[in-house]
Amino acid sequence: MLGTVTTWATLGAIGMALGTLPPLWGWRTNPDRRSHYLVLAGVTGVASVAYALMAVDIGTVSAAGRVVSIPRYVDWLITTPLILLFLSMLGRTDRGSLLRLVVADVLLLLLGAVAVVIDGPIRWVAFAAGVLMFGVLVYELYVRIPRQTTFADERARTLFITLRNLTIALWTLYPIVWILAPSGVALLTRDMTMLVVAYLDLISKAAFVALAVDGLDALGAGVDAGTEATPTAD
Ligand code: RET
Repeated sequence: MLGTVTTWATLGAIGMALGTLPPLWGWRTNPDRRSHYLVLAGVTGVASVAYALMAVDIGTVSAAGRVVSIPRYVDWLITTPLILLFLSMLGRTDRGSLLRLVVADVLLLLLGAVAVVIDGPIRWVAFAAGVLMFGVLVYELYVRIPRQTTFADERARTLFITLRNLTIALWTLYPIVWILAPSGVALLTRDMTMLVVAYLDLISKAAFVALAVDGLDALGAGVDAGTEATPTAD
């Protein structure tokens, strides 16, 4: 039926599968950056499987009168660290920084999932703790990494900043949707929530991956053409 969870999940699965083609192509054609492309293919590839499961309604559990989708949270637990790994590969950060990012990310997702299924005011405490973890993640991406990193060249810096800004802007919308959805004050129905989250997921994954593949191509060209000086326009 049109306009249901199933429709949006099916469209999500197709969109994510299509979004996996550019990094797979890059993986075949650009052997120098295989690990970068593999990480990107993982982001949309895993999501397409999760959406396919949601389309056939596998893995939904009800608790405290609310529905939580296990494939969704498992997808987020795998793919958001991959997005952060890619950003930290671009920024050539140290292990400590990657660890802080991934720990904050995993904690905020777990806190969000727990807050869906528990009852009473304590769920808002769990949600607030998730938002706090998100603050740690944003601080790392926005303040610490740019301060510590020396980028290979101007193109790498621009690519990092573009993808980081896209990530922070889109990820900020998730807790807002969480509040509006049945998990929070229930202004949105379950169908509407699936539509909105599928859109958000597609932009924060497929668009992220497409921009990243495009940027990696340009970085590759820069390396092949030698180290030409790119003017910095700060
Ligand atoms: C929750 C609720 C608890 C507080 C916060 C949240 C943020 C979730 C985010 C999810 C990002 C998902 C992405 C998926 C891509 O497909 C768990 C909603 C802060 C940031 C990018």
